[in-house]
Amino acid sequence: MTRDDAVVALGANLGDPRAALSAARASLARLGLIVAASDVYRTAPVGGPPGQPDYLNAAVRLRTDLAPGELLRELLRIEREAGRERRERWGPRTLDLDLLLRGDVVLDTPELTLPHPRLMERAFVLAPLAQVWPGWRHPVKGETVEEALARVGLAGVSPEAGAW
Ligand code: A4P
Ligand code: MG
Repeated sequence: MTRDDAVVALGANLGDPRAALSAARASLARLGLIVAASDVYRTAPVGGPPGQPDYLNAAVRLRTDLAPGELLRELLRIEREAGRERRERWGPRTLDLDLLLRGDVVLDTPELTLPHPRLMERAFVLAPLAQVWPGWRHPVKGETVEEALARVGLAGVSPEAGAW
């Protein structure tokens, strides 16, 4: 494992979410080498309109030569190709790809913030991240993914059986 791997978080809660995650994983595999993939988790929606369906969430760890900005552009393209329509913030979506982190890179531009600003507060992101990068430590906050997970708790997040 090298220290500048990227981790991409995948989320979907419309259409066929498991198929969307699998297709996205195949697209991500063309951007580099997937060195780890988490389980798929069924998660209660956080924020957004009341009554939106449960999400499926997962994460992959990617070894890639793409720079963070290039990687984000590729993620947005993959979302677009999956038929993502941006309607409301935190609203339901066929596919959401977030760049969680790139090793211990810290970046704050209008297009891209690394690590992802809400990463350490969300069990639906932390649980899969802990699987693909155990011991990862936030370069600014100093907390590990496991410490954040213990603080936030696992309510509303449960692993689903099956390959993806
Ligand atoms: N952007 C900046 N930094 C990043 C980054 N590290 N990764 C910019 C990805 N994008 C980043 O994103 C808006 C813009 O953020 C991008 O164009 C990029 O330039 P978006 O995906 O269009 O917007 P969004 O996803 O609706 O909003 P946001 O704020 O990204 O929401 P989140 O934080 O992604 O949350 N509940 C469950 N259970 N599971 C989920 O997956 N997801 C959300 C969305 C809400 N609730 C959820 C889930
Ligand atoms: Mg997003």
